Amino acid sequence: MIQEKLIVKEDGVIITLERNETIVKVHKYGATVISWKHKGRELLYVSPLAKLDGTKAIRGGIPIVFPRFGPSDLFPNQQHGFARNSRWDFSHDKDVATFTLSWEEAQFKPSGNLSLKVSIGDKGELELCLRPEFAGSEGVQYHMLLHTYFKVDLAKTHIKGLDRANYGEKQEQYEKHPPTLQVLSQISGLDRMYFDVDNPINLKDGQMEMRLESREACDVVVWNPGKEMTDVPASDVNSFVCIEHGLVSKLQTNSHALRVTYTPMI
Ligand code: TA6
Repeated sequence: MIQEKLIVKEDGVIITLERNETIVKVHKYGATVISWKHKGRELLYVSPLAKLDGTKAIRGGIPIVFPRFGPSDLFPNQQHGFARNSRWDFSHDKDVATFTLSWEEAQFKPSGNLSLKVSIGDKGELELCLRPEFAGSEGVQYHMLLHTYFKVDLAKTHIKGLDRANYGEKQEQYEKHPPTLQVLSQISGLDRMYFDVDNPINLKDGQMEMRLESREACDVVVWNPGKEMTDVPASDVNSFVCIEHGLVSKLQTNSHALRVTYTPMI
């Protein structure tokens, strides 16, 4: 039987959302989704070395990139902006949890707020809507992205739906290449941006399958470090792939919503 109502529990910094056979946990630090379990199976990767105490962006789950993607002169000590390093406010109604982050002009101009709405669909879908609002329209320039870490067996992972998009590699400053026309399966060490993707993506690893869709065309970054990091042990490097929907290939000058749905097919 379909349970219409979303059950929401708040326990300190962790918000738990539950509907039918799906449980989602969001950390108020960064409004980072840190777990999405469907039918008992965890679908997101969080590093065992991740800091959950607010001293560093959480390594795993769904960190939010805003208002700049990558390194930037505006935030010299904060690659990917300040959203993932800030504590967000939280509220909810009967079917959606809303996380909000406000900032002042001294931090980033113009002042405004960023909201992340999180809900769970009938089939266990994780539904996310990220939307900035600015105090004025003058000087608005931003990127935003959901830096999602999917838990996979990388050696068996195939990603379909990116084969017809132009792409660029980070090591070539994202210089544009024509579409590969191929399913993506060599992912270890990849750091690639696909531009203007407007169709669903299918992610499969032999044990699980999922569809990733965004309401409007957007950029999609695919990343795996290919080697251990200070907060990713060597044993985990092949346990995740980041597939990141966002508006990052150029600075946005109007307020947009980034609406993304991940549908588990297990
Ligand atoms: O989105 C891909 C990327 O920008 C990579 O270039 C890599 O640096 C990754 O994000 C992780 O960045 P972080 O700041 O979380 O270490």
